[in-house]
Amino acid sequence: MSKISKFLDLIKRQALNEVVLVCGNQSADLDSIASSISYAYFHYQKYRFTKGLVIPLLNIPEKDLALRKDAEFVLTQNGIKRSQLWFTDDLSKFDQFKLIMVDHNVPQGEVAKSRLTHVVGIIDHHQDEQKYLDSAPRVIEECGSCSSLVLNYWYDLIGEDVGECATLLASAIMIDTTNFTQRVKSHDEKALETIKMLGIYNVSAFTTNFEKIQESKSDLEGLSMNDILRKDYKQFVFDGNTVGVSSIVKPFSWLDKHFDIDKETKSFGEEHKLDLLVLMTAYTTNDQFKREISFHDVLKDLSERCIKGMKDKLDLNRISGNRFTQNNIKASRKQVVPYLEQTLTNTD
Ligand SMILES: [Mn+2]
Repeated sequence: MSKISKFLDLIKRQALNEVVLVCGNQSADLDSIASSISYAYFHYQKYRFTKGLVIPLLNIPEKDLALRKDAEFVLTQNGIKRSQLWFTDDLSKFDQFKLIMVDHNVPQGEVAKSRLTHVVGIIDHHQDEQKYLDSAPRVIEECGSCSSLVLNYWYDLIGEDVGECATLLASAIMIDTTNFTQRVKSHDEKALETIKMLGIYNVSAFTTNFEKIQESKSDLEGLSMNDILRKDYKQFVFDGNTVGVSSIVKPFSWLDKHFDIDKETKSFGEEHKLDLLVLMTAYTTNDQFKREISFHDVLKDLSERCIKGMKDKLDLNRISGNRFTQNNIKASRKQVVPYLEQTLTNTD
């Protein structure tokens, strides 16, 4: 049994007083999952329960973990079972809780709607929304993966003890940086140096593992269109407009073969009471990384305004209707969401 697994069993047996949740963002991607589990484990390594009970919680219902085949693969590899984790279904168990955010810096999803009293820590790599300025730590740095920041922060505090979660964190960093080739910043390089120093890094083994994780991430076998839209999903309110943004690992041409996109986006949008639904596809074809984006009006007509406001920034080329090739392939959802916010809050 891995030490992380033992730790997760141990916290399941604690009384739920003075709870601090460490929670990733509402997409609950591998980065968010690895960051929150590792953060809680490292906190326990350093402080045991002297500074409260720190519980990693995934910002999705338990049933949605099955949509993230890459996360399931990596968790199993690290000896972690679904029954050892905490999900939004568990939020009702806490009378109140404090929050440490990893991989986001403003509370999101069900966690934001619950009995949250204080934000007490942030480690993130998204645009800094300048909130919770007195939280400690408050580390918000541009880099490929939040998991790099978690590793670096705790390495300074507990040294080589970060080794227990290094494989888990490395898996997330590799997915976020396409095996240390894309979006790599100094923080990711520093994390890689630490992983190498710990003696667990082996180029060929890590590359093979990266390929397996990548493969499971793009495996949409057996998923409905509603599952695909939910699999990597974030929802925001900008100036009274509710906007959903789904990231998808296959191109529109693939989705068209399997689903009626207009019908599916309409019913998904209505289910989530959205004004606008945005789909972002990202995939590799003939060794070339590509992105596409589409805008779907649900309760309001916002797409023309968004297209106009974002056309140049994203270097959009119309495929047909509200679908575009996004030639600015560097802009992931991390950049696109702030552009959407600007466009929808700009009243000129
Ligand atoms: Mn992230």
